[in-house]
Amino acid sequence: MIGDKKVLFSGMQATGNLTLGNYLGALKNWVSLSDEYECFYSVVDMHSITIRQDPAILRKRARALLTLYIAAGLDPEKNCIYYQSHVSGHAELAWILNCFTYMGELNRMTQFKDKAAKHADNINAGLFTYPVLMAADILLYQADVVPVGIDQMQHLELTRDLAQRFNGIYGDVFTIPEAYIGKVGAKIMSLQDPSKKMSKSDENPNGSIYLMDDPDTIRRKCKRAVTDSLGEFRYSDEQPGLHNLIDIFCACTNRTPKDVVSEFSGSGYGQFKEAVGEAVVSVLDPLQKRVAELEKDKSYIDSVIKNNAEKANYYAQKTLRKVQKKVGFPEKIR
Ligand code: ATP
Ligand code: LTN
Repeated sequence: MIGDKKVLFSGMQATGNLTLGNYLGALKNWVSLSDEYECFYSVVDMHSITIRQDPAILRKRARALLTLYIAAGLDPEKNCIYYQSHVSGHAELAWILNCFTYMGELNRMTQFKDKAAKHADNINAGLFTYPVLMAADILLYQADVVPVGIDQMQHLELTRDLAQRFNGIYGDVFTIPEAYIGKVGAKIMSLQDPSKKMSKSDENPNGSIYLMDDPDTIRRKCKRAVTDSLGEFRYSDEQPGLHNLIDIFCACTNRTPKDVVSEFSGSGYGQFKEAVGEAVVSVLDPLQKRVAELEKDKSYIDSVIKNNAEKANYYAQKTLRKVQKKVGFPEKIR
């Protein structure tokens, strides 16, 4: 707890161009939760280097992501929006937690297996211990709630196991976090292959709508989305392409699948795809305009970066000092 509020932590990597899946599955939920909790939203740049990055591009994307958090509606006066690499406590706690994590636990992580297969020439130790750094992110702020997409559940389970293990040995040190999975938009699938999630690292750009796509591109991608030949307007697992488009439409317009099915039953897929395109444009267009505005105000963004790193550091140090003492590190002489 901070004051009378529960703590929320989440983060996103600044690798690749963010997709509609990232927005609907993550960012949009963050905004809706930001009044209720004391929130920490990090640009997790330390996680990004588990895959080789061009330094100039990473720096640029990290700033763009931080700006996007604000543009999406997270008020940086109320929410702590900061770069992970500006708070050394993440790395320090990750090291300690590494010593409480079993190889077998990390070997089971499906994201590691996927990423190792994708980057077979660079299966580094950081990629392997990535979930431990993620656990450190969360536990450092004593987070109660962690909004993530379903794909991150396994990492969150590990975080809970580590916290429980540590508490079991040393007493109540860490808050045990709960996942928060949003109801709509939890898993947006690729427009070209609805069996795969929409992902920023997808090689086929037509499968993903990028947050910075212009309106015509968005409309075109929606129009070309893969559906089926059944020709019936239903919300069913047997029609994964249509199911996904309905999910996107609902998430963008705050409607329920039931309402949408009754409105569009009788319409052709083509007509619905157009409506989906318009709904996505109406969400992304204002977002893009706010990003452009904010980007002009360099000193404002700089002040957010500085002030929020200080705030994050304050809370991080509190937990870190407690943990260091528990494991037996000698006290610093001040
Ligand atoms: P990559 O392709 O590089 O693995 P990604 O697009 O899967 O990236 P992440 O950086 O892993 O994105 O995820 C950031 C956040 O967005 C996470 O909370 C994740 O659960 C959520 N997210 C990512 N893709 C989707 C999706 N298709 N639908 C819903 N949520 C998603
Ligand atoms: N692994 C996450 C990003 C991430 C995160 C976190 C999410 C890093 N640290 C802590 C929630 C809490 C991802 O790739 N989506």
